[in-house]
Amino acid sequence: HFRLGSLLGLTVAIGLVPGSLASKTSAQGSITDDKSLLWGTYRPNLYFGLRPRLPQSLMSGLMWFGTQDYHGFQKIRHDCTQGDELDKYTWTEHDMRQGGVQVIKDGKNNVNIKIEWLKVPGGDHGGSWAARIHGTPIVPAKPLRVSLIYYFGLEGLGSLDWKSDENDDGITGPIHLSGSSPDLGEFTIRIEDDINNRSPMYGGHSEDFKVRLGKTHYFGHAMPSGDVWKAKEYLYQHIGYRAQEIVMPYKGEQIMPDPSFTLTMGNVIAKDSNFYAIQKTYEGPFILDVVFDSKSAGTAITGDMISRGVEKFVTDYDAKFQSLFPTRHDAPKGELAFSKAITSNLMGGIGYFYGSSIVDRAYKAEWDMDEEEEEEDDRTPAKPDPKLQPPTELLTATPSRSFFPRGFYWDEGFHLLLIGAWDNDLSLEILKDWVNLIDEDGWVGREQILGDEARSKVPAEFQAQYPSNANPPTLTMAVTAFIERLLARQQPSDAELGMGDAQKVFTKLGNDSYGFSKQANRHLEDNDAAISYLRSIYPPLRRHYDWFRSTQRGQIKAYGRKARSRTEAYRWRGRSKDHVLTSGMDDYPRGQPHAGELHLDLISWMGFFTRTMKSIASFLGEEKDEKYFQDIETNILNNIEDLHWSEEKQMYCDLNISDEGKRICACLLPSSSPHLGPVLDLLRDPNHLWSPYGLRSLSAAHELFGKGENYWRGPIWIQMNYLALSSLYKVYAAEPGPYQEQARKIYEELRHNVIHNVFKEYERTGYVWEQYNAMTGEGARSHPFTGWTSLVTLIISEKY
Ligand code: 6A9
Repeated sequence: HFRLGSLLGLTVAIGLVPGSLASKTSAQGSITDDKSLLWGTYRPNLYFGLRPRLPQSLMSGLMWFGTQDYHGFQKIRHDCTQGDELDKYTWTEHDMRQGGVQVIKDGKNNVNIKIEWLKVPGGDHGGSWAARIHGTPIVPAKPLRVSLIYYFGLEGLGSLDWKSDENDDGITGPIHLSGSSPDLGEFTIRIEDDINNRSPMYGGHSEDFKVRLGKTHYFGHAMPSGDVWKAKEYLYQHIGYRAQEIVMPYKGEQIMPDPSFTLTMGNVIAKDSNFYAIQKTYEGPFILDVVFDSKSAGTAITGDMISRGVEKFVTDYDAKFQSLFPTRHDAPKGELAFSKAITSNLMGGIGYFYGSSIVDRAYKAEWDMDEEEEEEDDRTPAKPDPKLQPPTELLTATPSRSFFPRGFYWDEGFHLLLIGAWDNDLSLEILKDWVNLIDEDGWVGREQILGDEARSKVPAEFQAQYPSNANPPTLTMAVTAFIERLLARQQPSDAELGMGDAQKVFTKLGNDSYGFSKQANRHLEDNDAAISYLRSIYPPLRRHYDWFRSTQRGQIKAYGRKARSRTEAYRWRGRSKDHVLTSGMDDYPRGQPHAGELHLDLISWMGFFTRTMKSIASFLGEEKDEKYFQDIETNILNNIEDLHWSEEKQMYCDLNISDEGKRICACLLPSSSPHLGPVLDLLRDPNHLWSPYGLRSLSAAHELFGKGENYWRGPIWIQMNYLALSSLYKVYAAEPGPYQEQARKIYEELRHNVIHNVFKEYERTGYVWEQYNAMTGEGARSHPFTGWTSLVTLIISEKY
């Protein structure tokens, strides 16, 4: 019944900071003026969607459908949906400041789509960008007939106007729009076909009459603010109505008009339009450029600039990637490309969200009532009372573009480890947004479902967040990772930490024309900025920490055991009989819900949280706080031993009054601990946690293994494997002791197993997965799951 979380909390080993660094302070820590992150692929729920990082502004996105028959139109591709059954969609390169390349394989429509996205800095409004969309047939012998739609919708203040020329043959040249808004200034948009693009021949209902269709159709609409995310619904209706009208006269005839003729927009621009969709209907391969030129940048992006810019970006990306995340010399062919793709997909999964969430401040389960509340008893039974909150904003990575395209608290701590290794300041921006969500009590909602678009993906019963509920406190991992990078900068000789090489690459990129990349490291280069950033997040983090300690406290008094600390014991609130969603390990077996439970994973997380707070306090020279956290840490470590270690089972366990015999294990063990041996044995035992594909989430010998929902009852989760690998690498395999050799062996084997299996499944299925089958290693549940599964890149390059 060994718990996988056992090794968590050992991943942080931070030394003392040079005094000079810690004592300097300054006001120049603000990073929100960083214009290089204004534009991004911040609509990751779409196959391709761009917006600036602003509550209301210019939204854009891509759609396509097959016109081979009438079925394709029923499945317009726009928001990532497993039901679309695309064979693959993956970023192969992605950098939020510079651009990216995404490849999409849509077998049902016989089309490979490649999107090259390039950002070009300049001016005062976040620069310009271009997207080049290529289409090629998957099977060249089969026809390629698709209709592509690109749209722009302006929300909030500003204007967006149609400027395209048209003659009797319709639109012949490029599409032009122009507009302005307070944040974006003045801008122009150009959508331009490659000269070789062809539209289908339309035979109508008589074969004597063949014409080539005009490629371009369009639709301009005055859309209510807040509706642009529903673009697909609007266009589906518009095109659908028109098709019915066109088809009407042919009723009863044998040959229906060609779908590429009927499924087109009406070429109308409504008065006061703020939304424009441009439709291109193709037969054969195509290349389409979409260009956004910010006027203050002073340059107009040409087709040639796109070609050269993308080529340079891909080369630079490769150099920086290989330097930061090297593969071992004996890595199999394709591992580097795989590692790039999963990293790029995590980056490409970053979204900007703005809107209201739903919070329920009333509901509590009976076992979560504290004693006074129970006595008041007017709160029993507590009824649900969900309420919409004032809007908030959040820049965050997302676990899955198709299934969970929104922010998740404990996922984010893991995401930021990889994001921060690639782009330090981007990770700080994201962290800052999360820290801003910490409310005055110190609480942050576990799942951030902000606004209607995000909410549209979540069943009603999962929408409300509860201010009594927590989730593993992983955010501080991003802080300590930042501090580690800062310390590595102080000792450039320490090339193993990666910064030596990375720095060379950053400098190289910083000198080229893509000036945006310089921003990625600003807080590593400027100590004052770094310190002032840390100072700004420290008070809310402290409030957050205090919230955890007071609201998730457990009762010790019920147990006859001698505990060295009378305070440090913890219990997850907000559980139901079969689920502890708040723990992150939803249906992992626990005892009966009871106010007297003590949860081993939570006390471990609290030990971890305390240790990271201690290191931040130390870095900032807050000696009193450092001492305060040090004492709590000691108390927690003592109580893990005193309360949770079972001599009889030789493992660490949850405690439950109703079922004290049933024990689970977890710890923050020093490498000298005599308990390490039994823990490692259990870990390596194929009858329990060990599999050829990674560590299982539950022992195969447990009576509930693989039972019920089977979400956390065996399946292999990559973030848990990362934690175990990290602890093994940094502590148990590194520090001399009786178990060092064993730890080293387990580390090597486990590392190999995890990389090998996730890579193999990616090649086999085209995707990375939420979890992997405990017996076969097969990818399972949502896909692509581009969140913490991407940590495989850090495992490959051994960055822990
Ligand atoms: C359900 C259904 C379209 C569950 O990765 C996010 C979380 C993890 O934090 C957690 O540890 N996942 C893990 O056990 C996914 C949670 C999704 C809940 C929403 C709604 C949507 O159907």
